[in-house]
Amino acid sequence: METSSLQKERAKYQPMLPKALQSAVSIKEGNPTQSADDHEDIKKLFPNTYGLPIVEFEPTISKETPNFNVGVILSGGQAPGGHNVISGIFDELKKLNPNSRLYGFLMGPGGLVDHNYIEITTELIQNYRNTGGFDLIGSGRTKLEKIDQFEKSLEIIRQLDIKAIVIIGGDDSNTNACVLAEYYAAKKYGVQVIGCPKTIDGDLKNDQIETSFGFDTATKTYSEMIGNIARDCNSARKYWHFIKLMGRSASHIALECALQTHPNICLISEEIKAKDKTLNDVVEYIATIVANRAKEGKNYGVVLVPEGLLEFIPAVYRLIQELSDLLATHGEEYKNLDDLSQKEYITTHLSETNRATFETLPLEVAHQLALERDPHGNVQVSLIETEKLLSVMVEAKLKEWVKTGKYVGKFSTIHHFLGYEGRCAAPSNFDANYCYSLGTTAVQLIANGKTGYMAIVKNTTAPTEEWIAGGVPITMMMNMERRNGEMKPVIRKALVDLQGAPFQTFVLNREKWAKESSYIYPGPIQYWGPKEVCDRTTKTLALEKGSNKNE
Ligand code: FBP
Repeated sequence: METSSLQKERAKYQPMLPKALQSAVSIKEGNPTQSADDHEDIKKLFPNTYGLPIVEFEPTISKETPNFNVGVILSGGQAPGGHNVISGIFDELKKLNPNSRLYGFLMGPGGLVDHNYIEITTELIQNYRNTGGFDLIGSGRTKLEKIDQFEKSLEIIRQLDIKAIVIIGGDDSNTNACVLAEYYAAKKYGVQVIGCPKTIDGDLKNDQIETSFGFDTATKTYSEMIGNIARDCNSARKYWHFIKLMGRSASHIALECALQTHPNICLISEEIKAKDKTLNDVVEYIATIVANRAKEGKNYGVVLVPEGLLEFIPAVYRLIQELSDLLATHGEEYKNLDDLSQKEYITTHLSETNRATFETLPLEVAHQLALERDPHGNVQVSLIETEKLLSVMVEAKLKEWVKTGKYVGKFSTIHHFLGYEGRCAAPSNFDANYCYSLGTTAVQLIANGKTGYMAIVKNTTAPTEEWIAGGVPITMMMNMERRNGEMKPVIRKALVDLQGAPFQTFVLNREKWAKESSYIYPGPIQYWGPKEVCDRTTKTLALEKGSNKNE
């Protein structure tokens, strides 16, 4: 494999581990837990893995560990650091017993079901240490939910003498992990399943999970690019840049990037929903800032748009829900129609109110809203051009205002979508250490007989040595939600907390940022150099943990 000189140097980096993971560990168990909501339903669905205690590791005297084999799966969207989770698993497994083996299932959970795998060896893993991407074994979004999938998986698990499967994924993938753990526990197959919190979206967090891996690197990568765009904007002073940012539902990525770069406008979907805003309200909000800046001769600016925005506008949400149900029942019929007939098909099947909303949308966006859902029933928001929809609607609004004298200016727009650009970036020092620690933790959970747990590492704003490692039962994070027209147990997504310090800090500053052009240019991620530059955590984490060393 050919590598760049940066990659060669970076491969030599030895990720750091918390003190508790540097030697042998024993387990300290806490009190029994409850699900996030719908306790009775979740308990009934997960009788064998419900209510388990949170566990923490403590150093102990090392003893001999019999060899055991592990299978690992990368699931869902790419996130920087995935290869370091696998390196952490590999190194810990071999440290406990060099005869243990690690198998990687290819292209996501589907690899387990279809028996596609490779053995991960010392030589192979060497090329992937501290690299971005999931290309070592690939990723996929197959939903594990059917008994025949679990049984087919068991065949290869038995054949390779695998003791445990580690599923590295986001909320949906860890829901898969939980369902699989429960099934194998119920059948007493003796196969353990452990999850790892991955997603650039940052929405897999709670009292126990401080952040999902990849959020740190992805937001630093996007912020570098936003900073570059803002500097171009402030140099040419002639464009309004509409930048859509990944992050499916929650606006954590947009908020973090706003805190890092100080754009003129950043929309936060959760706030828009809480204030019951319409699409027109959002458009007027942007247009007002554009008009006010134009009065000062500033016909330029930067707008950040979270990709999940439309789902948070109540009227559009109701429309999306009805469309999802419609696609779940008539998807095949609908798929075979051309674009215009699809629009007609939808309008004849929709309820009156939702039809009215649907008809206000430009044809392209209306079509994008009705695209096929992913295997977990999610709208594929990365395919909806919300940034264009907004800029077109703002332009129309400004034209109206020209007539009444409310706006005089020039409105030229450029659109960007920052999503796939950040998901495979080489992990920051934070993600490199965090992921390696998560992988090490996963092996310790397995060695200590745990199943249905997610590996966790806490106290992450402290120096790595002081991080705390352990496990949290996945059922603790679950509730019931409507997916593909049915109620399903899923991990509850953590949306932006409107009372939380990151959002409140943004609110305190946004009017100033709207008026001035006080952009911050964070520059690229640094791996070597002063600690304040190389080892800074995200603003979100620093503000949430009250250790805002970054400001
Ligand atoms: P995960 O939740 O699986 O981590 O994926 C997140 C994400 O990157 C979203 O931000 C984005 O909307 C989506 O994946 C894109 O999906 P795909 O990779 O299938 O295009």
